[in-house]
Amino acid sequence: MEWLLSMPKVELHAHLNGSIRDSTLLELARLLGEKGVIVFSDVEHVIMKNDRSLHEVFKLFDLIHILTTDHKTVTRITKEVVEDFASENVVYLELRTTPKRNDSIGMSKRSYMEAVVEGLRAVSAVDIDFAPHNIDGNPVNDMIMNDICNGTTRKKIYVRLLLSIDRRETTEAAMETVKLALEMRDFGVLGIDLSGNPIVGEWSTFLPALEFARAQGLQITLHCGEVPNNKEVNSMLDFLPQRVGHACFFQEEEWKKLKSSKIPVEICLTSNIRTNTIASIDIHHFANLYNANHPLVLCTDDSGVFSTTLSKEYHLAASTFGLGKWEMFQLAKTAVGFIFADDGVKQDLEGIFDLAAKKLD
Ligand code: 6MZ
Repeated sequence: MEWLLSMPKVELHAHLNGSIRDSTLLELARLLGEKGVIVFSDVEHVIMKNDRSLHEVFKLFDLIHILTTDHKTVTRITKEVVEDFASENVVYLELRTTPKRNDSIGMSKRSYMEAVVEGLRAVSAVDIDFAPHNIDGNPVNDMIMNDICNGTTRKKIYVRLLLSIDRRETTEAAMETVKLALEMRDFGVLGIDLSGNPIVGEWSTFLPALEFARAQGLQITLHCGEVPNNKEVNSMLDFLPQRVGHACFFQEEEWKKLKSSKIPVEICLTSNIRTNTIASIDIHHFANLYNANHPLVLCTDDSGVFSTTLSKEYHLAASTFGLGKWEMFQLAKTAVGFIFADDGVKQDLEGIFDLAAKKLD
């Protein structure tokens, strides 16, 4: 476990509100309990519960959103989530979140995202590069140069953002999110994710917004096949997104399509087992894809909700499928090829992995 922790890692499928520390959620629940907004004792066991069905997970998200959705808290959780990933040597994080509108507290999708960016700015425990250029137009890398000049070496993390469309949303709401993503490109927004309760909503509702996003040069990742839905999985694969998440309920024909298209898969082992979308870890499709040399990346999905970390996901894969240090290192390194950030970031990350390779043994 120690070497998996110290190994550089790339996280490409992490939902902001699913990655919150339990201690923070409990603190927020206690505060809202004191204000009489919720009954703390009712929600405490819901937060601490470990085994949840997929249905229960989405009920928990509704609760989490009650606890977190004000600007100050969004800023706080963003800062904490980034620092938590960096603390276990995640060197590149693509963090996704659903921009939320809440008229009663004066929150628009844009002000929600500004609070997220504020959280990135507030990161202090590690060095962060979250945008191609900082607001003054100077490369953020200056910050790292300063550190080198000062003789200090601190952990550094690249963070980029994906805006999620929730499957509960209308075409117009999805379009609003895509337009916001375009406006926020200078703040490190690289693409769009389609997520939310997989039994809700229709692919045709989101397609116009996703097609618009693609035409404008945004990159796209889709939650695909998290529940059985043959027709949707086929339509999603025909759309040729840059990546897909989960890929649990695929049939013969869809595996063929996926493999021939070489679309990288974001694999979330613990999430799939906890929500019972895969019956047991030894039959997880990771093995099949890995053996077929199909592009894949291990991810946490919701490290808070599923009490996991990226190191734990690597450990689970290594111990279940009998993979050694070198194989796990290669797995982490190949993920650099599937990031949505530009070639400059890719080169920096490759340099980090090359350095780490020398220390491997
Ligand atoms: C589908 C998921 C998910 O966006 O509020 N989300 N969507 N499948 C999953 N597998 C378990 N886990 C999380 O983060 C929480 C939101 O991410 C999506 C859901 O829409 C959830 O409400 P944000 O930061």
